[in-house]
Amino acid sequence: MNEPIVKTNTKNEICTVTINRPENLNALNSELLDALAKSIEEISTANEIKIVIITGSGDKAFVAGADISEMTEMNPVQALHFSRKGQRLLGKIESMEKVCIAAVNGYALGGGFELALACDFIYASSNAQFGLPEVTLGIIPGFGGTQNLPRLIGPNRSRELIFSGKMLSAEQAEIWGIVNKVVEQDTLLAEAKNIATTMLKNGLTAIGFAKETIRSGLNMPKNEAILHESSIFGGLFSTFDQKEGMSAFLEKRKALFSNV
Ligand code: CO8
Repeated sequence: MNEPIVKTNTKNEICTVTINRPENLNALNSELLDALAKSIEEISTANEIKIVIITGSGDKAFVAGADISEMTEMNPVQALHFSRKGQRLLGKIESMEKVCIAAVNGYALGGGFELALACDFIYASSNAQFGLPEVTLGIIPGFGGTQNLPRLIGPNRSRELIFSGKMLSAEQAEIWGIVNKVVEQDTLLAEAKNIATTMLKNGLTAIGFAKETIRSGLNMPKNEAILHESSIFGGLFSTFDQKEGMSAFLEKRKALFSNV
C-alpha cells in the first residue's frame, strides 16, 4: 500500500506531522496542500493534541517549494487559486491556538520556507538551507513570503534574499533571527519535542492567548496592540489556570494546570 502523503504521529500530547513526498523533496502540490490542510483542521480540534511539530520526510528536504511541474501548466486563474489554497493553509497554522514548531530537516525553499515561517518558530538541522528562489523561475513568493519575512528580519535582508534567490545556511539563518536553534539532524525531532515538553508544563490556555496576542499585535499599530494585550491579560484572571498558577507559586508547589 502507498504511504500517506502526510503522516501524523501523536505521542505525549505532541503531534508530529511529516510531509511525505521525499522523491520530490516534499514539494507542495495541490494534493499535498489539501492533505496538510485536512490534518491541521483535525489537529486543531483534537483534545489529545496540545503541540504540533511539522517536518519533512527523508534527510534532504523539509519542503523544496511548490511543485514546479504542477505550476508550469497553470493559467493565471489556476495560479491564483493555488496561491490562495496555500495561503488558507498557512492562515490555519498561524491562527491555530496550539503551538506549531517547524523542524526544518533540509531544504526549505519557496513555499517550503514560507510554510516554516507560518509556524511559531523554527528549529533546524545543520544541513538546512533557506531561500526564496521564486525570481529564478520568473515569479514572486506567493505564499506570504513577501510579507512574513520582512516582518521577521526587516525589509533589506528580505530584499537581498528575494531578489538574489540565494540560499542561507542554517547557521546564517540563525544569525539573522529566522531560526531559533540549529542542531544535528539526528537530534532535530528530539530537540523540538524537548522544547514542546517544557511548554506542556505551562498553562496552555495562556500560551494560546499569548500566540494570538503576538500575531494580532504584529498587524496593529503599537498603541492598539498594547491595549489589546491589556484586555487579554485582564481576561485571563477569569481562568482556573491563573488562580492555580499563582496559588501554586505562593504555596511553593508545582502548578497543576487544567487549561481552562
Ligand atoms: N517542484 C517539483 N519537483 C521538485 C522540486 C519542486 N519545487 N524540487 C525538487 N524537485 C524534484 C526534482 O525535479 C527531482 O525529481 P526527479 O528525480 O524526478 O528529476 C527530485 O525532486 C530531486 O531533486 P534534484 O535532483 O533537483 O535534487 P538536487 O539535490 O540536485 O537539488 C534543489 C536540490 C537545489 C532543492 C533543487 O531540487 C531545486 O532547486 N529545487 C527547486 C527549488 C525551487 O525553486 N523552489 C521554489 C519553487 S516556487 C515556489 O515555491 C512558489 C511558492 C509560492 C506559491 C505557493 C502556493 C502553494
